[in-house]
Amino acid sequence: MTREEAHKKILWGAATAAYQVEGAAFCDGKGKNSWDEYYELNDLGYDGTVAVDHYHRVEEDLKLFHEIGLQGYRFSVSWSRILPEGTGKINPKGLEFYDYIVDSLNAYGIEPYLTLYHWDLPLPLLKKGGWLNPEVIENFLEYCRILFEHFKSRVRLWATINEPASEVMEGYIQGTHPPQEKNYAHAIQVSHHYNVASASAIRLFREMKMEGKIGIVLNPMPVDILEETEENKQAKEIAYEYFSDWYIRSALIGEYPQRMLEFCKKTYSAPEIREEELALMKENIGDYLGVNYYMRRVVKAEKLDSPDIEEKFSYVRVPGGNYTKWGWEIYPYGIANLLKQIYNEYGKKEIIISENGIGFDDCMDENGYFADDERIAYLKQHTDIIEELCTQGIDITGYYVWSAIDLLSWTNGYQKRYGLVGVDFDTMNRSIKKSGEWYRKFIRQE
Ligand code: BGP
Repeated sequence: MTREEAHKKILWGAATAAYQVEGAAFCDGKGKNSWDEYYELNDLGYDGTVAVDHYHRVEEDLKLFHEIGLQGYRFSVSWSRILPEGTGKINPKGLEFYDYIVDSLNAYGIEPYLTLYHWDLPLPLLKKGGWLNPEVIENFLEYCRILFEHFKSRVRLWATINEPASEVMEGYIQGTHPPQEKNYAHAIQVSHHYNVASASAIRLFREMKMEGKIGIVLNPMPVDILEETEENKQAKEIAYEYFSDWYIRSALIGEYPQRMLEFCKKTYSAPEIREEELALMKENIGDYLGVNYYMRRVVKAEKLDSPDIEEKFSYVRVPGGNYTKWGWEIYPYGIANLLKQIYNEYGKKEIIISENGIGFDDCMDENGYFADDERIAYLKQHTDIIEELCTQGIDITGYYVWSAIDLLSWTNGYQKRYGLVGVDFDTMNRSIKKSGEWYRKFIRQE
């Protein structure tokens, strides 16, 4: 495949998630969710009550996405807008909002890519144990069925769950996301419930003879070491299994990496896995693998014998490395290394790059314009590698810039911007950034 063919094959889009853009947290019948409560409990100086008010400005926002020339738009549905209690009574206003999004996108010729779950769990379900309680899987399926029925044939690209690894680590190990626990046994059990929930949704999608494709979205990170010592090599393997392969392997073949599984069972007595759950995971592999790529991890060995996985290695800052203000290394080759590793281990699979982008505090000038040259440089490097990988036989069919518009960064607030469209947070005025103009030309190959 030539570069030109690769460019044509890939659907070029951008992404957001409901809680990060919508606001309207208490409007039109939406129920409270885990993140509404999180910001009430933690005084961070920002929250998602208004976010970028996409709920009320959706018409303008979609028009801007069309002006940029996006071919696809990935968004998530807020479960608590559809089912305020998490289960039971449907809120028609919630469905109306997403009807508007889906129908407008289709009218613009932008492919809607719907994520069913991007971290905002209805609060009543969190109170019943959240993702630790296996009953949540049935609740999730009830919600999925509503959306499948409602959007059948209008939405053809679906994601089950966004980045279970982030939610497991930040929600249950580091305590920085809801429900703010620090408990490995719970974390590992929750990771299994996410996998079962995703496989169950995929099964339902097929039972309901839905058109199009469905898959899970992961954030696997390639892992490197600087010094090739025996200990460091071990640390690298452990870190890769922990961050990445635990989720890749279950998504692609319905199994867990054996060594990590044995370690978790012995050390944390988790996860509890039922035979039929494993069979379900094996039989319901997604049509594609969604990969969110931001950075690699560079590690070195620490207490390799520690029962605490995160004590076995530590992160290394690469001398001369290129880092954002938030400490994320800009390392475009990581995506190539990662996808090649996945292909080596599991063979060919359709890949969608469901998020890729750079967060920094780009500023608006006096004319309300964002000249975000750093973002352009980042996107150029990454899209270049994505096209190149395609020519080398990696089956990449979509690429989504994170994010379509400036939005709430979960634990960094509003200063860490990602958008192709900029938002003036005082007035809520929108404008296409220089990166948005660049992306338009890139998509059209002008
Ligand atoms: C991904 C999430 C997104 C988004 C992005 C940037 O992990 O799927 O929702 O938040 O990361 O992360 P952050 O906002 O923490 O910089």
